[in-house]
Amino acid sequence: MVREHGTSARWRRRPEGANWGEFGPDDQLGRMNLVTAEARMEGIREVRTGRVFNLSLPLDYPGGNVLHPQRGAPLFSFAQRGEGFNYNYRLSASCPCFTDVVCDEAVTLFTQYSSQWDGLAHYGSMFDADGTGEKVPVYYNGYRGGVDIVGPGERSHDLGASRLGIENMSRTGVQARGVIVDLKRIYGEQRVSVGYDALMRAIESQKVEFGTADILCIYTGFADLLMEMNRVPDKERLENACAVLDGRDVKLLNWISDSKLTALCADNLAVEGYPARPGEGDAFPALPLHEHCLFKLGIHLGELWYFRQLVEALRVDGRSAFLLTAPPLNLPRAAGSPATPVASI
Ligand code: UVW
Repeated sequence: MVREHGTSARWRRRPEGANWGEFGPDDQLGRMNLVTAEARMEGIREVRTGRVFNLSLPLDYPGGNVLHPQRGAPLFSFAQRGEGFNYNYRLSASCPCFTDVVCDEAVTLFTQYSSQWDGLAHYGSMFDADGTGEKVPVYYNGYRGGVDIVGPGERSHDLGASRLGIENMSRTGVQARGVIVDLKRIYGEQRVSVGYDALMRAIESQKVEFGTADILCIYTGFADLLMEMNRVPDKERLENACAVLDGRDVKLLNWISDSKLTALCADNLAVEGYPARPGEGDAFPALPLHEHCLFKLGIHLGELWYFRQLVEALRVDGRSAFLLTAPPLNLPRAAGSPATPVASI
């Protein structure tokens, strides 16, 4: 089911439940638009003690590539300088009077290897946005694969996300009120699929109160296991550990639509369970929560964040809200970004 719309030159039809066009025909920010100065002040009012928590894993975690064969750990390289490298380089080489020593490096980073943001160009769907009967790769707000988001082999120039790139999110500063739900407290390290009912029970029992434009964080304990594994992840154990959201639960997806949450972040691999349980019909998304959030609603997803110390501190204080500051890299044309989110309480 789709809705005829026609307010945009880019698409004639939008998927059922999509908000395309609501933030303008050319919007590239999605729900981040809701983070106004007023909403930001709600976050700032949660800062009471001056304590801060870095919510990023070290970016060389999880380690290896067993969890995601296409993504590898950061790879360092060093530029030549003179006879050696620009590392422990003595500036006295250019003038004997100089006492300086410098280091510099280049790093190949898979943008979504470790703690990360999924940008709106990260995930699209095969969809008939033109009403011609032909399904083509489409992203949030009708932006097109092969046109706005271009991969190798599709065109030799303008590679990457010239629309929906992560730099759009970065420019907002990504500062908002964060709220966290502690699923580890309920389920420990059990792999459970958490749908609407279970999430609502957790939210109510932990007295998590949502404000306007909050970023919802889900603590499952998955990243704690990664830290314990010390860069040698045990794939089988991790695939069967800790809570994941049930992306196939329509009630959960509807709640996300109706809520005002601006982003959804978790300490696990994909926020939702992957692979999700089988869908209905001949064609369905493997990652239904990704489809719902990134493709239909423009809700960014944070993955592999690290919450343990924040959750412990909030628990002592009997709180679940904090100020979250989490800009991605201002890296034009990227579909995602490493993240160094900071919680202030
Ligand atoms: C998975 O790896 C399943 O999700 P993402 O591509 O969002 O990291």
